[in-house]
Order: sequence, then C-alpha cells, then structure tokens
Amino acid sequence: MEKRWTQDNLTSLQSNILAEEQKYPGATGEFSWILSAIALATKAIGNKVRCARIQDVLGDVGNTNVQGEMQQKLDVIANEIILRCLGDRENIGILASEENETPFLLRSSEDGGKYAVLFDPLDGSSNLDSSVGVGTIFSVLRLSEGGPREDAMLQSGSNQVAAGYVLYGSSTVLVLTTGNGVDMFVLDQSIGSFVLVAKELQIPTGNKTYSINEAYTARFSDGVQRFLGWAHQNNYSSRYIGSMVADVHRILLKGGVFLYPPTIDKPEGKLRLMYEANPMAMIIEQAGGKAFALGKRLLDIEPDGLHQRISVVLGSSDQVDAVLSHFS
Ligand code: FBP
Repeated sequence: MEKRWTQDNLTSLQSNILAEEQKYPGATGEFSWILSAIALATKAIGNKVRCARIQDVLGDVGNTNVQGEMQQKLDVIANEIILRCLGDRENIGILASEENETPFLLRSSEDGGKYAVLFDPLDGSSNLDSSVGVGTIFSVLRLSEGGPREDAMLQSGSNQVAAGYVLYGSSTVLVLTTGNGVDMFVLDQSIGSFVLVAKELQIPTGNKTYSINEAYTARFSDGVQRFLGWAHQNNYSSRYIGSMVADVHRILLKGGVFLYPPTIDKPEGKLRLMYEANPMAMIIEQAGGKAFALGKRLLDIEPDGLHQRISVVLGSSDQVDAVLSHFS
C-alpha cells in the first residue's frame, strides 16, 4: 500500500515518536524527550522568523562567529532558544552549535548525559531579510564513554541516531529520521503541533535538476566543470536558493542533485560536516538517495573537528552517479 500522504489521521510528532519507540523493547523514551525539546525550540524560532521585520530582529549584531561570518540577530536568538530548550534535558551531555567555537559540556555520562546534539540554529540566515526559506538543522549522537569529553562527539555521520531539519518557509516543515526511514511533519499553527503528513519518504529519481552556485564555475574543479558542461548539453534545469535546508528539501521531495564542491578559495568546501552535511546525508540516504564527499560516502568520513568544512554532493542516486561519473 502506498504510504505517502496521510490526509485523515491526526498524528503528532510526539505520538509518532512514541509509536516508533514501542517497536523497540527496552526503548526508554529518551528520544521523544530530546525531540520534544527540538520541536518546542523550532516552534519558537519559527515565530521569530515570521515576525522578523515587525519585531526588528533583522540585520547583523556587528560581530562575526567562529566561521568568520557576520552573525545575524536571529542567528543569536535562535541559538539561545535551542540552548535553553535542550539544555534542560537531563539525558543530553553535550550541545554543539555552529554559532559557538566550543561545545557546551553539560553532563558527564555518569550524570546521565548520554547524547550530544549538534546543530545549525539558522541555516541560510543571510537570506532572512529577503524572507527566503531558512532552517534549523540537527544531528543526534550517542556519546562514547571514556576519553576527553569534547572528543566523544567526533564520530562519523554513520553513528548518528537521529537527524533532521526544520524549514521555515511557506509552511514550517520538520523532516526527521531515526534510522528507520524519513518522516515529514507540518506545523499546524491552529493547534500548535507538528502533524505527520508523510511517512517513509522516498526521493524520486529521473529529475534532471542540479542545485549549485554556478557563479563559482571558474573556481570549481575540472570534474565539476565537466559535469556542468555535460548537463547543459543534456536538458538539465537549475534551481539554487542559497539556503541549504530549502535546496535539499526541494530535492528530497522532487529529486535532483545538490552540490557545494570545493573551490580554489575554499579548497575544503564551505558547508560544515558535523551539523550541516552529516544530518542532511543521513536523511537523503534514508530516503533512498546518496551523499558523497571527497569521492567517498559522506557518512563514513571521520571528523577531525567540530567546525570542519566538507564538500558535498547529495540527492537522487541516479543524479549523484551522473555527477560522480564526471569526476574520474
Ligand atoms: P549558514 O547560513 O548556516 O552559514 O549556511 C551556509 C549557507 O548559507 C547554506 O545554507 C547555503 O547552501 C550556502 O551557505 C550558500 O553559500 P553561497 O552563498 O556561497 O552559495
């Protein structure tokens, strides 16, 4: 039976997670505890984003973050909201944000701090003042015991126990995987709840659409330039919003391929491995797609730092194969 759109039954994010957990004897409900905090935080951020121009929270705060990027007011606000909502959860040992140089070591494993949540509080924030879709991206890891605490979260993406994003677009959409397929929820403002709208999403194939900042073409590798040249000759279309959450969400629903390759001036790429590339790669793979970096499966990459940058090629398996076939 096709299980894509559920028109009639009202399943909230919470009830869906609890139902999922019941499938696993011994499940402790710890996930739903973490995910309920993420849901709460992103509802609050969604309101701030929607009223940004009314509440005068647009523009920058006049200083740069650890990435060297000018911090937007809403970057700081979203970051604080997430730190506050997740910081209260006793089973979280570490919180790590794109906006903070070092992670917050909240609780030892002895004190119950079993999980790390890594996040980009407001991805694509440079698009905020033009009301283009922005989002929150998160990755959940179980913390290994022993060794320096801050290194306990430096694990490859294949160790993620959950990943997701919230897109603040025409509607507020939460996309989530806990390793058993990808589910999509939409925030029903009238009841203040994320409602399930699709289960076990599968990324379509056969959509010849690429998403890349083509203005950098002259600075891309020969392989990327070969792919673009070939695509121009083979009826490809192009879509690029410049907000990873919005671009990847479109590809998840419609198919295609998203690329942020290395450039001469950014030889290791721009996007961050731990809280942008890894969670998106887990979602895309769980939906039947592929995600590659440096010629290998992105989720197999061993991180060497919290803010490590990485090149990214992800999307429908056929389109990722088409890109990679021009790299050799
Ligand atoms: P942040 O806003 O979280 O720093 O994200 C980086 C980002 O805006 C991505 O969302 C997007 O895919 C990319 O940078 C756009 O980069 P560029 O302007 O170089 O195309």
